[in-house]
Amino acid sequence: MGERVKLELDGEIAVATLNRPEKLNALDTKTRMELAEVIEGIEEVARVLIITGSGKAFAAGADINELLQRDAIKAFEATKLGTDLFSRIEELEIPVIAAVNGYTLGGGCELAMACDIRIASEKAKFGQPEINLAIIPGAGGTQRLPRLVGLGMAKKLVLTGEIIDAQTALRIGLVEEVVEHERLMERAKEVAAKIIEKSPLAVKVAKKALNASINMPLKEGLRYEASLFALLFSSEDAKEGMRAFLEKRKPEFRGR
Ligand code: CO8
Repeated sequence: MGERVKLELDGEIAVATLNRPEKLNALDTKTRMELAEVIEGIEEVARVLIITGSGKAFAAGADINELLQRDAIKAFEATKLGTDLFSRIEELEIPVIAAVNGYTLGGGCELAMACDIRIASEKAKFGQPEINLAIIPGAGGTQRLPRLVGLGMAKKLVLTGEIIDAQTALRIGLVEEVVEHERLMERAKEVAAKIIEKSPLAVKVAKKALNASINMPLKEGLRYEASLFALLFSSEDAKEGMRAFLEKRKPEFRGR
């Protein structure tokens, strides 16, 4: 079990908790390495991964003490590792839910944006404040943020470094839900449980098709969707889902 990232299993739901509360879960090298270890093989043991933070932050960004020590080459290497890690999270075959409990800034916001669904506590605060340090976001902030909230809003956030509250994040599309702080994990698990009821195969394929929408031109994306759609017709789960509907009973999915 890691020191900086705690992993717990609740049935088929894995919960990874960033655990460096005294530094607001700043994502130093050790934390990022432990997160990488957690992700390795998670698909074998869980159907949904929830990422959250301990204390008053989800993650307050990269560790500024480490950033200060870096020259351009080291900064490039480190940011590439961060970017690759977040891309691996985005590309995990199982859905990843960010249960955003507090400060979600810089690299922390970039981590949340690499997750599939963001559920925020009413206490959460979001921002890309790198500009205040005379740097820019380095692990997706200039790329995933405009895809989620639009280019104008992303420019406003990145250029001003403004910190926004959870309701504003909801309004602009940076998070999908805001819930009472005490209900955050319960709600994240409810959403996870809803996904777990479905066919694991269909969930995996739906995520792949949705991810393709941000990387492919529409025509190619539509063709990709059609291929994946057709592929599922060779699964037992699809037959079971349709039969169960017609027979007015609950389906029993087996993931094949
Ligand atoms: N790095 C290092 N230490 C931090 C960080 C951080 N990002 N954020 C907070 N801390 C530390 C503080 O230094 C303090 O430590 P100590 O108690 O030893 O003095 C402790 O955490 C508690 O923080 P505060 O006392 O500042 O708590 P407040 O409640 O007063 O303030 C804030 C909370 C507003 C969140 C404030 O801590 C803050 O502004 N933090 C920095 C936020 C920031 O600028 N983030 C962006 C960092 S740059 C970045 O993320 C670049 C991403 C590049 C790619 C990353 C790949 C993973």
